[in-house]
Amino acid sequence: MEDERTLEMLKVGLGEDNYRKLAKIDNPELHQFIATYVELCKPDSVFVCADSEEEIHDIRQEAIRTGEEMELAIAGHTVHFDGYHDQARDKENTKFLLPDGVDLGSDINAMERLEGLKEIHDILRDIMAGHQLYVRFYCLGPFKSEFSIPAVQLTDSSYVAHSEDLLYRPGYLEFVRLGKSARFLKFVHSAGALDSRKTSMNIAKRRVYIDLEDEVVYSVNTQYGGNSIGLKKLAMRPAINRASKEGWLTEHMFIMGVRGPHGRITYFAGAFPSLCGKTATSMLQGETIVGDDIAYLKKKEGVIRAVNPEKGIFGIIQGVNSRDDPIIWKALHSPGDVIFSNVLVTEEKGVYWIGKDGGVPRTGFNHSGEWQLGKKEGKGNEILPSHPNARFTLDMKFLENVDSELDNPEGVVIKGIIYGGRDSDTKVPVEESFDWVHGVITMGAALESETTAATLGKEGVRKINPMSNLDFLSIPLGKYIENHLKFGTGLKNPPRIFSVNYFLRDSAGNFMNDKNDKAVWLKWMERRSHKEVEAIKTPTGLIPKYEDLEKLFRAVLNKEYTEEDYIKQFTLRVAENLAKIDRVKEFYETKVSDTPQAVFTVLEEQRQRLIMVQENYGNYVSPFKLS
Ligand code: SPV
Ligand code: MN
Repeated sequence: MEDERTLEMLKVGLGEDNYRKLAKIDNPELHQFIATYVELCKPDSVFVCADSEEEIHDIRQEAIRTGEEMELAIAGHTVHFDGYHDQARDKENTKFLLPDGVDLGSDINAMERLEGLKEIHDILRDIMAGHQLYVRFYCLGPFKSEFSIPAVQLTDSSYVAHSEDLLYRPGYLEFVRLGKSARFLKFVHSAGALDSRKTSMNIAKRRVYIDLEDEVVYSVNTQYGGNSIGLKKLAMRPAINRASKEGWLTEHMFIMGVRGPHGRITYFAGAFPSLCGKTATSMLQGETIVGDDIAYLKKKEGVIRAVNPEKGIFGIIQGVNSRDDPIIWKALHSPGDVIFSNVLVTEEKGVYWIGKDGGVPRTGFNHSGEWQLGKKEGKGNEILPSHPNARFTLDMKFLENVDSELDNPEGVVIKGIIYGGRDSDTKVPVEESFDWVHGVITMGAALESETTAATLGKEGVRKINPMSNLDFLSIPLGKYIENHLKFGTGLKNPPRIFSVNYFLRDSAGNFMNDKNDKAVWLKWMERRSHKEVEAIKTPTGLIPKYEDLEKLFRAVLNKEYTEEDYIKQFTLRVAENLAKIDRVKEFYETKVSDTPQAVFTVLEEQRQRLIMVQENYGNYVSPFKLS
């Protein structure tokens, strides 16, 4: 029975129009949730959005009117700034609220549930005074799909609501359709008090708290998308937890279609830590994109199928240029709904970011305020024109390479899984695992990457980041790996597992590959998944043969690929690989209490294979010696 008091509160507090929209959704738990946070946060007004075009348009206009976004010269483009110290995900203040007796392991940031709930509710009290609260409904995944999860977002930021309209499918009608049966995720966000530049000012009280029990995520005193756009990384945590209970996977993976001969399209899912080329890979010209960041994967009748819970991209803009990223480039230069964040705005209301074609403007406006070339911050460091984690947000319907299966409620069949990291000295550019278990362990669980500007903290430090999902895990790591191992069982033809490394350097520190070489690695993986090319067995996996790459480089990039290139890039670095195994083993021995035994067994087998090769050939072994 619906509580009369809740309904009365909603009717009086929200007004007739808003009340009617909510009453159409037959779900007392939802009504209760909204009533609770309206009462606690005390917004000046509430706007329940039923997803009409007009309502969605009004929210965008509101973002401009309030100053959270500013219009740019190209029609439909706006810019948003986050505070100077609010430019990335805040790992330190992102915590799981766990009841007594629940332990997710030492690598997962957590605090006692009731204490955390009290703290966050104290911060939320009256926090929306002077602001409007938006009540938004979204559908994570295609409509009417058994993959999908409905979600409700409460936020006082029109920028967050506007971003979510570009990134997620509207969910009001799904809530009406599902009524009481909706098992939805809940998000409460407040940007908190804003300064004159409309950026969150109480950064010391920035918090992202995740309550798995009630599936609520709270985010306060922050605007940066990774902390505030509830349906993105905040939703991943409860979704990983659900997936674990129900036998499927929520992954930090793109989904893309790679074209093969005769119009064939083969779908791959790829996990890369942030700022390691994930979006750029999924956007490659000539291929098709289903998603650039998150995937829900399920086993169905002996195959793995996946959907993208998102429909837009919140992508890194640094380095985007007309030669390497022609499709994004075009979308970012055409009229249409695009939000730029933390870029440099020029006097002509254009935007500049690091690595864009053309020269660096001498003056402009950026996340530090008025900016001129050479401007320094307090500690004397130069402020770059745009932040390395500056982003663009757009709906994938603007992209010419969007895959026609994006909204298929059944998802697409995944034939290959790719793990990539930022690794300057160990792994070859592309390699296939011997089998599912070997891939999950040596390529997924052992994934290492150098830290980047996507999270607050020091850059360039090598860290282990299993499946590139460590930041988002809501279950113990050992259990998570066990889930992956099990996921590959009972399949007719498990997807092949590959690793890629776009960041290998020579001894002088130069990158050994061109940005576009990834197009070739993808084609090679596509051919492998159809058993059309052979491979060379090495102690760490299966690598391409020179003659296949030579042909593919010519066909795909019209580039000459010499034996010398091949030897340099695919030389097995034995000592580095052994050191990596030691690091990974130590991590799983000392930091993870529930590591599956298979992790140690498979790593040890790999170590033995490496030692044998080392005895015969030394520390640097040309691929020709292994063929
Ligand atoms: C990432 O950092 O992996 C992103 C952007 O995709 S964020 O929303 O910040 O997580
Ligand atoms: Mn991501």
